[in-house]
Amino acid sequence: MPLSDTRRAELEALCRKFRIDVLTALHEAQSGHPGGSLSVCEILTVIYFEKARLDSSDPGWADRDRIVLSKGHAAPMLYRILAEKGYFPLEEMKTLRKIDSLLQGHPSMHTPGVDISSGPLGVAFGAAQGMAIAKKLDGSNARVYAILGDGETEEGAVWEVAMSAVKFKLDNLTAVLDLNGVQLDGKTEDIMPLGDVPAKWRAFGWNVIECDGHDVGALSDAFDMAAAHKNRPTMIIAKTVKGKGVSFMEGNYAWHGKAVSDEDFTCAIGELGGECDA
Ligand SMILES: Cc1ncc(C[n+]2csc(CCOP(=O)(O)OP(=O)(O)O)c2C)c(N)n1
Repeated sequence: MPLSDTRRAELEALCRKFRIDVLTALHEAQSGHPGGSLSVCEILTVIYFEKARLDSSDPGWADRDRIVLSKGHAAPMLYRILAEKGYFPLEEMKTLRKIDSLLQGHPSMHTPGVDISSGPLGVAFGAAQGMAIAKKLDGSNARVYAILGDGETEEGAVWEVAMSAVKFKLDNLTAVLDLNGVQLDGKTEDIMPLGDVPAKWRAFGWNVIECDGHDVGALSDAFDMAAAHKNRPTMIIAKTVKGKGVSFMEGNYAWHGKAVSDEDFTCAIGELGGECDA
């Protein structure tokens, strides 16, 4: 069902808050990945607050949906969302990337709400496929969501899943490609051109849906279409902007992984409409 205007506004307000809080945590940590975290904000927000069947009071509930952040470096956005869902106190965000923190630089299964550790690109997508196969074998109707970066799809392991998820008819697997055109130190087009991305996934046999990855309504519709599609896995190709929401970070690979200075933090928070005392 399409999102109501009220619900859309609620999700957009959450995203504004999450962007501010993630940059605050990254500023505090003085390391981490702003660009990819801001890029994936709406995608994760719609999955966690609109689609996924979860119970934060019982993170190990066997029949829960599984969410795999395969582009693990965007962990700060995942953590902020998990805190909002109640998996751990928001205060934990202050410990991001510190030794012995619950919130390491990349997702770890030690963190409540994290279904699989990730960080080495391409690997967790295979784990998501395994989860989807297991759910089928169990006769469960739980779904598996996997979120990949476009740079990540330069990894060969991604294309093994592209082939085998079709063979296993994994219609319980919804993957999302956070297509922002930028990776670690340049544009994907310059480093390893991806060509016609939708055509590639279609050629492998996937149900492909294209949408604006910052439009919560379009994302919500795309997830519904994916869930309704039978016999094939779905790849939602979500067009995004790396660093979305902060003008000097948008589309700029320099902000892939970089400490946020006091000055940049003040500017960024100002643009996002928040307050800071840096
Ligand atoms: C196997 C592997 N190789 C290299 C890296 C280093 N690395 C971390 S993020 C990144 C770029 C990722 O780009 P993309 O998937 O497009 O993510 P986004 O732009 O959404 O942040 C690279 C090369 C890694 N984490 N894993």
